Amino acid sequence: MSTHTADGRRTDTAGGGARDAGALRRLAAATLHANWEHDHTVPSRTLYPHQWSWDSAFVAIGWSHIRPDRAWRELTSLFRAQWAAGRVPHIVFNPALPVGSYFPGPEFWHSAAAEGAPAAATSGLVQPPVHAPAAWLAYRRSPSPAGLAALRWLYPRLVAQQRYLATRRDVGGGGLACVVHPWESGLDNSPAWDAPMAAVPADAAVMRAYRRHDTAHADAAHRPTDLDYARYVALVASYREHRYRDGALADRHPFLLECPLFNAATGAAEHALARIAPLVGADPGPHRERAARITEALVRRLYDPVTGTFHPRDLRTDRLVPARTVLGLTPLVLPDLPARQVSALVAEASSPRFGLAARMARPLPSHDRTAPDFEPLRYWRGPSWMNINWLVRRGLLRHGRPDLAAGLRDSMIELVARSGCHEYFHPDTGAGLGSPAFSWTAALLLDVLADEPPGAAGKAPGAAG
Ligand code: 2M8
Repeated sequence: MSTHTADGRRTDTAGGGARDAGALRRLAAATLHANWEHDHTVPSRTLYPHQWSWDSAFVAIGWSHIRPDRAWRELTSLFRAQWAAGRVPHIVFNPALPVGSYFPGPEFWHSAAAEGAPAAATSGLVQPPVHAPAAWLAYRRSPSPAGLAALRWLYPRLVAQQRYLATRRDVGGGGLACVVHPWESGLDNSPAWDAPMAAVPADAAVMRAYRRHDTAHADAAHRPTDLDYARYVALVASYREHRYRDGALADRHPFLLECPLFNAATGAAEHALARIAPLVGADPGPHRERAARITEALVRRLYDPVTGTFHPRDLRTDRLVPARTVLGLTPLVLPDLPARQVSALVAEASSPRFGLAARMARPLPSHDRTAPDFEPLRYWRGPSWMNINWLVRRGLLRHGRPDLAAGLRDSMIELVARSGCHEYFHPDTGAGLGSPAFSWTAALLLDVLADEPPGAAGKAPGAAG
């Protein structure tokens, strides 16, 4: 909950105590500074010590509030590792770290053997393309000649990223990109992937040959199982065997899913590129056209009028995955989402499944609370995450629901005030879970703190762009 002191300062109260916004800003800034590593920010010093793609985008938004130069370094270091055909790898490995700092490490991915791979060792997968909106937000937050120069450098690379997804990953032929691994969705362990993953042949015993790094740093009961990891490894091995080429994926790859979040991010990226284009002397028109086509395809292929939400489409069965996860709410970020789907998503988010309200105790969980497979402690199967709540909040602002966006904002601030900058949070108690000192939690906290609702301290920048 938030109130104002007699001198107009904003105070955020939490867990019966009160921490003013200044103390929260200092906590968030200290977390980002501690995770800064020469040209990028690690998501977590312990669990994720390299550079992750969509983490860098969220983190750049945070840096734009306190060190805009680092926002640009973050994005440029990631795009320096872009592959020739436009693929932005989901991990860029830090060569200074010892072997075994993360599993699967560079020796497992073996990117050097693939055509068009950069000099740096990277993974061969991608993550949701949230980078163009991040670059646009960072620039709008802190415009400068250096920022403009960075946008000029980034623009053709962001366009190439979109082109890669639109051409090489439209395996279904319907105008959407597919993910070839749950790691590409960013919501790795979501129940949305259970049925398609069950069809991927694997044996948990193969994990005896490897040492998992995550369970040494996080509670194994909160992480994916060994069988899940055996399937993750089998999918990478299948893609790697073909040197990460995307031709003929439909004939040989066992996991091909059109994800609502991934494609909503792709559409939002075209909208952001349409804003960036005039600044760098490019034509915004084609971006607007592509954005409209993606929104149309998303509604046509992934919206279910019976459930009133979006679902991933499994290209192996050509069916929608029935699970109602938070992935389904994320097309709200699209400014041109038709009113019918907007109201359906607001109804879904406000239902007991997710609990969105103008006054709410906790942010949205990552999965339907009423589902039998809802797990409040296990990663992406119930806990609340800042990045997903941040995306949904932006969507609510875009679609004229500042009341609900304010409820979400207060609950997000309260969560971090109560438990610190954890990776994710218990959806009922708000207890911090996963890695402490997690970068995107800190970065997005800085952003929501700065983005005060109308009436609190003027305009809400999030509503405008
Ligand atoms: C998690 O994913 C990595 C694999 O990429 C892992 O579990 O080891 C996810 O939460 C993903 O969304 C995130 O980008 C990454 C780093 O924070 O961690």
